Amino acid sequence: MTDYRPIPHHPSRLSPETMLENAQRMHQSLESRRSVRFFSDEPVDPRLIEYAVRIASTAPSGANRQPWRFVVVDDAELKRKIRVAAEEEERVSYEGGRMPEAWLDALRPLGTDWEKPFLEVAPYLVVLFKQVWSPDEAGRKVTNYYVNESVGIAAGLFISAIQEMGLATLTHTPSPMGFLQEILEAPSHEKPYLLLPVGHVATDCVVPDIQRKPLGEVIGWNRGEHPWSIQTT
Ligand code: IYR
Repeated sequence: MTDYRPIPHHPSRLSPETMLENAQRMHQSLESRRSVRFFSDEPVDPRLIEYAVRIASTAPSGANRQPWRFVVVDDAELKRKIRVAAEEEERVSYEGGRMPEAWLDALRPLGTDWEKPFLEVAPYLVVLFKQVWSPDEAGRKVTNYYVNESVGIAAGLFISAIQEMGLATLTHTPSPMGFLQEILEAPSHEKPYLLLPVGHVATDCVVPDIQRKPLGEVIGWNRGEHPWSIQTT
């Protein structure tokens, strides 16, 4: 007896023009995305957050285990607790010697420091948890596979969805993240993976003057001397 029961799959076929137009439109939208650290406290429709999570949840995952949970925090007291705890850890990282000098040097162009006021200002803090294992109906441990890859892809889709909605987010990684587990009373098999503040950008928002690598630096076609030769179409 096999558990494999395939069903037909016939996604609609687009014209070559539509394919290219869609690609260009999506690129234009995502190209303007910036990681933002200055948020407005303007409210955001919670249905948008639910859609972003729905979109993120379309991610492929190892053995289709979908090993993620998006915990949405909009309670002011919880946000304050998260800010205080994050800043405590970040202060040790930045000023207590936990991040080596080379790492601090690498962060200098980004202008980051231990202070994280945006954690209280943004209307939502979406805490993405990875499920290292999931309990079955009987509560037994079921191993998940390629958890980091799966949750990373879900995070990418979430970020793209937020961008499409005209909102902003930040892939914040306060380190270590154990405090999120405690404050949000997460079960031990769910580990914090990313903290994503979501909202509109502040009117006085600034971002670092940094650039994306050009296509030629991130693509290789198997057409040159070596399969990974640098070449664009
Ligand atoms: N977690 C710290 C430090 C930090 C690390 C990297 I790598 C960044 O790209 C940005 C920041 C913080 O959030 O400030």
